[in-house]
Amino acid sequence: MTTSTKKIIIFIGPPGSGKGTQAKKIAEKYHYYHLSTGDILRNLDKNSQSLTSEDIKVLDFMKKGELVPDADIIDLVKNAFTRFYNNRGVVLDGAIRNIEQAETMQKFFEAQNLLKEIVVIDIYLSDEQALDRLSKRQVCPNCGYIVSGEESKKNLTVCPRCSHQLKARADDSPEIIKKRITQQGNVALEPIREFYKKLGILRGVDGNQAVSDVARAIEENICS
Ligand code: B4P
Repeated sequence: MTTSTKKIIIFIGPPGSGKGTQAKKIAEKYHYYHLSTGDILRNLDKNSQSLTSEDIKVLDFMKKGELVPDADIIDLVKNAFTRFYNNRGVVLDGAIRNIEQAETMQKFFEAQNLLKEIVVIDIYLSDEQALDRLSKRQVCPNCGYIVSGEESKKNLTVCPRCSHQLKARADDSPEIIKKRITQQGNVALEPIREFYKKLGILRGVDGNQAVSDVARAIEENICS
């Protein structure tokens, strides 16, 4: 890590572009906190006995492939950020999915005098490629491991990390994938890209290359 490595790395990109795959790598390498809104929601779902009626309503949006309401997501992101940033660095993975979320979080960072720390990494992938990847995605429900494109050719059935049975994610059924790509794909991303482009903090990376090449391209873009 150099002194100019940004401390707030925001990943945007269509569902399946590899935000989670790459955010985990960066967080591990730089010892940053990995703030994945998708993972936080899925973990909440695992503790089904202690769910409030409000939690159940929120999770229902995710299960249907819809965006969770902004107020809930923004609270969740601000709380996790405040808890874990602490001069350590945070990777925001999927935390920004519409213009309202982008604007609100930008004001939040501004109020904390952190604007200079932000870089936004846009992982490009066509909606067609995203559809193909999500239809094949396998994850470990125990440790959250995402089977890579290369590993998926080996037809793994258990997690290479913890040996738990691998599964497709509950929101990776064909019908829900299509809905997510319509609502969160490249058309929906355009206003967010425009917003960050105008601020001069958007960096694009081609997501249609090997995981290690995408990672290398990201690293070239997280230093000022
Ligand atoms: P997420 O969990 O964030 O998932 P995602 O966008 O579908 O996938 P991601 O881009 O992380 O792709 P991955 O690395 O897995 O969101 C789930 C849901 O939570 C949302 O639909 C929504 O309901 C809710 N939610 C979350 N945040 C929200 C917000 N801010 N506002 C409102 N609602 C919100 O990679 C995909 C696949 O591709 C994997 O199989 C992987 O192995 C493979 N892959 C990755 N990189 C590859 C490469 N370079 N080559 C080949 N394959 C690759």
